[in-house]
Amino acid sequence: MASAPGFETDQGNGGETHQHIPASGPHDDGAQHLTTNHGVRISNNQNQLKAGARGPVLLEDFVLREKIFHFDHERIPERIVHARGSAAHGTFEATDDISDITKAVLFKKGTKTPVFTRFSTVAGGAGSVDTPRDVRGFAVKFYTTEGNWDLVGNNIPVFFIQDAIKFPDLIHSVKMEAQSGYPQAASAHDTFWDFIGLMPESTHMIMWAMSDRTLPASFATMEGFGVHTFQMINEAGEIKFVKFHWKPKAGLQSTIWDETVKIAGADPDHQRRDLFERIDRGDFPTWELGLQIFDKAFADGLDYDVLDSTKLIPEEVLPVRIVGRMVLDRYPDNFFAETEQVAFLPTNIVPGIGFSNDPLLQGRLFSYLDTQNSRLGTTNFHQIPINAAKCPVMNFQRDGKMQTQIPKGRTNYEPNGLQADGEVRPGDEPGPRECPATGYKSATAFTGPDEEGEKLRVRAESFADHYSQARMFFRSLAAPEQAHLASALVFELSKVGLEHVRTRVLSNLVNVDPSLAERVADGLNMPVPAASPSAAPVRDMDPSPALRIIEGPLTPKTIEGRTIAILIADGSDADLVDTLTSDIGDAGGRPVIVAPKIGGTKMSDGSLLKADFQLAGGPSVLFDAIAVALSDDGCKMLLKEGAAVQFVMDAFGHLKAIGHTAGAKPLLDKAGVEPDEGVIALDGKGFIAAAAKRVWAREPKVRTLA
Ligand code: HDE
Repeated sequence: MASAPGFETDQGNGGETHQHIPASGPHDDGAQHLTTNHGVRISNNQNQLKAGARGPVLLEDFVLREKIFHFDHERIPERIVHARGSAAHGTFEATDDISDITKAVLFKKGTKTPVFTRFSTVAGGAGSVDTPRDVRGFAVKFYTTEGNWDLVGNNIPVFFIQDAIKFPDLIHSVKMEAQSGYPQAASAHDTFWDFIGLMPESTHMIMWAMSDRTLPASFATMEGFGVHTFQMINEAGEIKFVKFHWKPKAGLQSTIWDETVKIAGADPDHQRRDLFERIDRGDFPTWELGLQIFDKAFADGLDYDVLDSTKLIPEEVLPVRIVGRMVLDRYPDNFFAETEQVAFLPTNIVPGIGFSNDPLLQGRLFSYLDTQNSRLGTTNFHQIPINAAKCPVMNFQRDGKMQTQIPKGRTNYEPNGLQADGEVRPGDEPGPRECPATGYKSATAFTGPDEEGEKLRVRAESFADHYSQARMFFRSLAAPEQAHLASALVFELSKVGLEHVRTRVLSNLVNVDPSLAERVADGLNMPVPAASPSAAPVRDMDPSPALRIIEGPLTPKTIEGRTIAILIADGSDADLVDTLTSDIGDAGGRPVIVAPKIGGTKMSDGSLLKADFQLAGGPSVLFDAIAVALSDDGCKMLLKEGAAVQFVMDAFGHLKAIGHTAGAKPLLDKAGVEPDEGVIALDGKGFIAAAAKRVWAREPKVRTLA
């Protein structure tokens, strides 16, 4: 079609003709018009501007140029660590009066503070899967009335290294190898274990990293920790020390390694999806915030240094006092604008909270500003809505790239006194002033021992014991957790090609616990070497049951928040499936229907039941327990279906409760299911109770563990 003079052709979308809208001029017709970034209405979003229908594209096509230019720059550098993450908004409420410890307003009982919380893996790139074996970041931005406070922690209470100067080495060693660019999001390779074997201070953290803690079932079922020792300061200026703990309401839950690997294939976005879906169905992820509070005398009485981030204070020695609750109830509107652009800074601190001299924390205080500048490209990253404080922000800082504010007047410095004649001319207002009474003051008293002294590049002697707490952690675990940890070490070290690297790690493990070293050596079929030299005597500390996932204080006892799949096929008993669905829902669980076809399954009463998952797209690794509710005929049909056999086989192998009808028996037999306390006929309420936990006693029957 010929275009009208002065207008581009309006032929788009398969030749459909659109109504002409002149490119300029006001048209208040109530419609939402597509515009360029500079507000000019776009008449055609389907075709470039060409000289003739088959001719060359014209350089003057500013609509095309702007659109492609913007697209070409859509990505910003991903985080060097913690690149893969997901986040949600929520509220923190102070539930206890701790004004004797801190003057921070956010901790005044009853105060509600908006938060934005981002969870992440550490080693993988932004496009990696959600479920590698990895530490999880747990970063909370509190938008308090006194400014933003960022508690940038992990799901593990200790760290790999004691001094910030080793961080680039640690991260280089764990990331994909420099030459080959693989493996992605995996610590099971030469360079990581080479570094670890040479860094005995990492041993305690390695115990955690190889435990089920790095296989969390979801973000909602992990603990969070501030890791470092922080200060709290009250109105009188008195200082206490604290360690921060987030305790999940949903309890601690982890997956089994084989299951984790399969989840990565079935749903690479498993944990971010879980976060969104929990919020969607009103099962809001919730944590209590707890503090371990202590003073200098307490710290002096410990056998380890509270400034050493490779150490924790067992809860049995110093209980955790619950002071607040965080509920995440709203997911971001836009992943990029919020989750990707959020910038956490350990230096974001509010009056009443302070830093300790932990050398790892001190390094972090220096580092994070730089990373935000390089990632977000400007010193004005604090103006991005997700980073902006929700209290007044006033100072004389000006300009910089992407300045979005338009400060008025001449007073961009302080002190200033342009209004000295008594008359304040517009634009000459004095602006904000410092406030000695309410402004942030660093505590002057003790933040750590030996604050004054010579300049030394040394590691404090009080940091020398690298094994006692690693031993304590290992010995605190339940037997299945110990077996998983030993097996994880066998798996990881089996991926290490260099024998001397494996031997070096084994000799460190001898210091942790000779029985652990033997189990791992046996799994590798290698001799147990002599213990590596230890800089300090290894002590036997009392075990801390609070560190367990299984049979610990945070082990869930009900199916609340757990997803239970009901496998059906044509002829499944409609009444049974109906009762099961409501029983699961009544007990706080989430029932989902899995069937060969998503659009509907013909039930025993002739009704059509729609499924939540098609069988091949809903493997049992995605669920916490399964009910196989098949009729004789339905079962016969599924016996020929590999996905159905695998569904049951994996549930059994992953120690899940399996409820079943009599008709489902042939499928269970084909999948190798043997009777035990978790294999239950679907004729009473027994299945719901069993679905609350895994059948740990089954594990030795289904796999060899180290
Ligand atoms: Fe981080 N860390 N880190 N880190 N970290 C970053 O900052 C760094 C450390 C943690 O969801 C980076 O914004 C140094 C310990 C979390 O956006 C970077 C050292 C702990 C997140 C950085 C540490 C953490 C980060 C990368 C050693 C647990 C993700 C992108 C001194 C207490 C925050 C960014 C989010 C992110 C540096 C050690 C937790 C490069 C130098 C210990 C949860 O600045």
